[in-house]
Amino acid sequence: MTLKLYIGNPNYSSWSMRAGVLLRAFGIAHDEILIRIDGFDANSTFKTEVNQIGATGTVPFLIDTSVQDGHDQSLIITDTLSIVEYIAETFADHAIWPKDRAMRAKARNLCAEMHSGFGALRQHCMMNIGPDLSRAGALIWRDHAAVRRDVARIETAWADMLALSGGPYLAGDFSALDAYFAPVVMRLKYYSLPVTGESQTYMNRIFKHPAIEDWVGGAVTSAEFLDFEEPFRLSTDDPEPV
Ligand SMILES: N[C@@H](CCC(=O)N[C@@H](CS)C(=O)NCC(=O)O)C(=O)O
Repeated sequence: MTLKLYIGNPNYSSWSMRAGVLLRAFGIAHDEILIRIDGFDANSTFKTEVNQIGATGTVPFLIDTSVQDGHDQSLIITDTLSIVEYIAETFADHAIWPKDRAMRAKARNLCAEMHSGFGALRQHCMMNIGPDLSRAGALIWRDHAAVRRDVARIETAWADMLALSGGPYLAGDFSALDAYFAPVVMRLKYYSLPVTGESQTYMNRIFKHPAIEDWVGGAVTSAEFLDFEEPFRLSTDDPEPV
């Protein structure tokens, strides 16, 4: 296999999920290599392994062993949005971005907004696939106006895309945009944040997509409890001591 996707723990690593879901959704053959997250300190095993392979300290990263990078080494791509673009360019026969130019521009725009934005939602509702975090979610929703603003903006953007494309996914057929928002869907669902009926319908559809089912199934079965990833629980036995 020439494509190797290095990922973090699938229940926690939202960026890994984007790339992993995209490759699954389009049936793109690849090896997936887990780098267990044991912390993000400079001397953590995680950082040591990532740096040894030549990446830049974060997951996911993609290595294409069939392409040299100019230093006689396999090409390595260390940013999720760049991974999406590389996959879209390499597998141009797949509609990884929408075929329509305006729709494609809007999809890219929204992915970029996701890539650099929604900081409050990301900070307070760290992705955690599996547990029921509704009690924590209710308190976060009550106490953090910025989280409510992030969710409102996401719902407006989703409604706009679904109205323009006609669905069933954000830009029509399943695209990079849906892969990009999959971790947001996970956050909204597992923290039980209040959303409109239209958003809920979209979220249900996402959960039924085979690529998401595959990722979520793997995330749940392989989940190991890491306390620094879960400010709400002391262990898997604890509900949510917020
Ligand atoms: N901008 C990067 C962000 C990737 C990222 O932050 N990944 C997390 C795991 S989900 C990570 O590796 N964090 C390590 C750290 O923050 O030191 C991307 O698009 O891939």
